[in-house]
Amino acid sequence: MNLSNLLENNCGKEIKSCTNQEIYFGLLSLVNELASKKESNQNNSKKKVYYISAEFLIGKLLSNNLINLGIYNEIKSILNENGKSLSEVEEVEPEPSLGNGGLGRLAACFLDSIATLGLNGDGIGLNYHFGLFKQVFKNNLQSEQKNEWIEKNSWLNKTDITYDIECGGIKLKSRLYDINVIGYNNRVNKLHLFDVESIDESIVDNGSITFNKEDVAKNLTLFLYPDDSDEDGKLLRIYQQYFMVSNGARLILEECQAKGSNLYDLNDYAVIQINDTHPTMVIPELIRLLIEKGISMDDAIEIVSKTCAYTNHTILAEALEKWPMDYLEKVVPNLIDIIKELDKRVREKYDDESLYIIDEDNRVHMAHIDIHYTFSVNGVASLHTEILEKNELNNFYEIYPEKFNNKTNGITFRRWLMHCNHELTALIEDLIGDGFKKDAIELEKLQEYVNDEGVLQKLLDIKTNNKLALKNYIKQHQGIEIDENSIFDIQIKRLHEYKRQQMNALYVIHKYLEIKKGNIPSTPITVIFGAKAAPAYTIAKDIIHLILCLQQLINNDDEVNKYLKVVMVENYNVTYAEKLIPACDISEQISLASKEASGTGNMKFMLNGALTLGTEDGANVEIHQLVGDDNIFIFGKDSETVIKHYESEDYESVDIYARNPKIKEVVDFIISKELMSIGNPENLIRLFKEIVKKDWFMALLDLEDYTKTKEEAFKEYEDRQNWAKKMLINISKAGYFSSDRTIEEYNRDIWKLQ
Ligand code: CR6
Repeated sequence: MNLSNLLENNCGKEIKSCTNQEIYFGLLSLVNELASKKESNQNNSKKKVYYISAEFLIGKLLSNNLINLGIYNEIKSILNENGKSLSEVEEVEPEPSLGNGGLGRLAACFLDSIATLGLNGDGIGLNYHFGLFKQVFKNNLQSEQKNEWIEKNSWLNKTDITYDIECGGIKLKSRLYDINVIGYNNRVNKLHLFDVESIDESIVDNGSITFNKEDVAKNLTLFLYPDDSDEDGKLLRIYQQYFMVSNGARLILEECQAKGSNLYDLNDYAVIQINDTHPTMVIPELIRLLIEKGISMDDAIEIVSKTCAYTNHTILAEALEKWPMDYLEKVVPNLIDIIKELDKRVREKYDDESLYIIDEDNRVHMAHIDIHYTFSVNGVASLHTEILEKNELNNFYEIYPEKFNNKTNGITFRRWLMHCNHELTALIEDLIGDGFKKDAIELEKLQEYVNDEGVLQKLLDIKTNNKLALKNYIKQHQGIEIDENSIFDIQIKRLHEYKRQQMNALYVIHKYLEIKKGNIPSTPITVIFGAKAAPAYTIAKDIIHLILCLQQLINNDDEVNKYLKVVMVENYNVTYAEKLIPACDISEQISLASKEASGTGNMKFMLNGALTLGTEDGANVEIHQLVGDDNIFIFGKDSETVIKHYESEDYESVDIYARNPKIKEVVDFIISKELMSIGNPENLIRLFKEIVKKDWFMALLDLEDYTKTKEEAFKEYEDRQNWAKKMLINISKAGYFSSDRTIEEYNRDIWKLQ
């Protein structure tokens, strides 16, 4: 049967007479039909990797699945012939928000690459009904609403796998749902998402994300990262984590035993990659289950340690989870003896308290369990791994040097080039063939065209087209008008003080004041932000408030808005990223050096021909090495200097504020009458004080250099040919950041699957 008939069958009627929604559902079932055919023909190797993670920020799946099945173009023309448009069908697909930021998106890119490389590997996580949250702006403030994404037909396939899970005296029945992970011209793997059968969506208050946090049987899988600023919230997170790992551990053991494992040889059948500390309890839980099956404690610990590997994604202390023992006693009484035993063994061997699992305040350090009881500990960019080894985890590195290794993050080019930037993909294919789709290093061949004026012009034209498309999208979704001929300067990522959106906002104030004084930029500038703040993170929300107030002030000031505009996009998510990244000229990667473990947005921007304005932090360092000084804008204090400031506690933002009149002028503007009459004095004053008195992430330290470097970048933008050359070099060097390369390294050094 041909594809057109197949689609019609799956739609249940003529394509012509279908709504976009009906076509979407039809395509969804067609994709699943084709995927299960592939699956039944594929060989499964003995050993499998299980990537266990609290987050999988998968984004919309329709187009990527069509691309990876190799039927995107054909479906597009079938729809066209019937008077329908694939991009309109894409619009009706809801985006699940099963992740928060880079860590969750990385997990999604990794699943794509694992399947694309033909490796046997599944994801394990939770099926959050309302995801993280949907961000809505009201009165220049962020508010949060539930993000509904599960429709009557969705990518979730209900399986008949269920388990009885007991935690904290509550008996829960779980249910496994699977999402197909379709590799590019290759195998089909699974994303396993566990849910609780007794879930009750109706307990969430309408228009908000509040619900009864104690009613675990009903609320367990409603939200990712429920507010944990109170005890019930913390307990709920522990329930979630245990529920995820207990289900995962059972599934893994069952699968391995079915393939013939006697459990002593578990590591010949499985390798479990623990994504940050959220799934750490899989270690004691597996030990518990093995003991239940008659294996001794000694053997169980050894088996599990040989099977599990840990990835660290941050050096921020507040993100390395430490659960109070009494919380764990409430939720996971079954694991307490095992955790104590794991700690006891460490104490017997070492007398350095900083290595212990249970600290003097009776808190359990989840990362310490991971480091002692896995065989591999990796960081996510060279600088990050170096800081782990030399500073943050140095005491562990001293005793386990062989465990530590680096795996610089990567992104899937199927989504972040082929899907989001069709025109650029076509140009590259015209120039160097389509080998880069499987071997991204082939992008280097583009360098041949670095002096080809025709090619450079095409790059610029494609950028302008993408800027126009973004302009229309923003106009349609937020009613804000921007100029496609202005410089698009974009910062999109979670909102966190270390990422320093506040520093960018201070630059915007500087520019506004300059324009008011008559210093007009040669090319207009559009500064675009996109970010969600954690619902309980007050200062992050204040920063959003400042940006939204600036947006209102500047965009309505006719003296200024011809030259400068500010846009904070609402509900920034994967779908929005796919429109913003191809349209970007300047990629803002301005975290305080040493604080951003890697970043992956930086890679996506580079691949789409944006130039990085950034600090020597995370993977920016590697981007800098690859493109050279001339094709990136680097500023700010380096990580060594910053680490010294932290060690000697000698950073005082107030000194900079008091000494530097230009900086004082911009910071004072936060509480100017202009902004105070638009915004909330409470939020603005709090933020002002935070910056002047604390400034934990040293925005004022780098502000001057940042401003200067940004002006230089704007000046360079004027020479369009030269800028296009820099774009081309960035694209040609982006191959290293393909997640296919990252996954090959994980497999070569850690997983060792055939
Ligand atoms: N926030 C890092 O901060 C990194 C990703 C993926 C992060 C970021 O620099 O690129 O992980 N860490 O490795 C955590 O979430 C803990 C992130 O997404």
